[in-house]
Amino acid sequence: MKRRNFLKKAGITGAAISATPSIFAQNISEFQKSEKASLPIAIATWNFHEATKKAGELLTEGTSALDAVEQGVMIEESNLKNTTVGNGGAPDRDGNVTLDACIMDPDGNAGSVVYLKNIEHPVSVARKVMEQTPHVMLAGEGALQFAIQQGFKKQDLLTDQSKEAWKEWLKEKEYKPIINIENHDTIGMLCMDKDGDIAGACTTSGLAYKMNGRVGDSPIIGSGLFVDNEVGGAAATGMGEAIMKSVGSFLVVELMRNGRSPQQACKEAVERIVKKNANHKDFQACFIAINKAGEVGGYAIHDGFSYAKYQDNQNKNVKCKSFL
Ligand code: SD4
Repeated sequence: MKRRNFLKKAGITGAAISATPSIFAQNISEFQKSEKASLPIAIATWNFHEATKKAGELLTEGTSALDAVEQGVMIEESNLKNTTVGNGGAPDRDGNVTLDACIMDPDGNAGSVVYLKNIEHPVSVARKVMEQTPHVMLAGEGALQFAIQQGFKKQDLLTDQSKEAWKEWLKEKEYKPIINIENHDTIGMLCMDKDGDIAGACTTSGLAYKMNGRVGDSPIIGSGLFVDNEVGGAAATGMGEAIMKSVGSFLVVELMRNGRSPQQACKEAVERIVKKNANHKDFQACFIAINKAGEVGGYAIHDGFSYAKYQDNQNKNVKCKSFL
């Protein structure tokens, strides 16, 4: 962003600059230093390359970041093989599939649904909350009622496969959250369109066999997702409880605002979680981020995390560095 626009948007006066020179000087030089990357760009947690392909192709055709991010994550919400998002998601310990999702647009608007049952595309309900209501978040029965009013169809989301796995789990009922399930997990996605505008979405069925009523970080604005179109966006995956306690995605964006690259910001946010959680070896926490210059990054506590990236008509899986 040009210095003048940056200052104007931030509402910073000359007096304010001279009072706090170091932070703002750092901000401005960081944004000016970076060459603008080739646009558009779509990135997503884990190797969700079908989702980034969908979003990337839409963006290339000129679709907005908001439409592309919604349609991108919808691919995983419908993917029955993915047992951590949408249809086919693993149930809670009582057998309920409950979904969490949120979305943010480049104007800073946000919508979210938590503990939503029987609707395949929670991200689209979250978008309706953002666009059709004066609220940001709807939960449970109310969210379902709203979805039905908006024309969404109720359906059973517990597949035979997820039901079998749950019944198997019930034999021992041992609750130990799993660190990494190879390359699939919650999807958080960030899209930057041809105009350089950023939108994001995050959608999940949450931790498998969680307590009935449990809501994770994914639908919490600032935790599972945060976008500030003046600075960048971030999304999280992993142990929601740890991510929520650090308001992780907001933290990543604020670190970028203060001059960190997306990679540095993700690393620092993970290190914060590590420092505050003595048991960090027992869980995974990961972030991806994009800044206004189109630079991207990702970092995790444990090895095995990667993000999918669509840019220049190419879809890549980028392996991330980790704390451990
Ligand atoms: C949650 N963050 O509900 C989600 C789950 C997840 O990798 O991302 N797992 O806590």
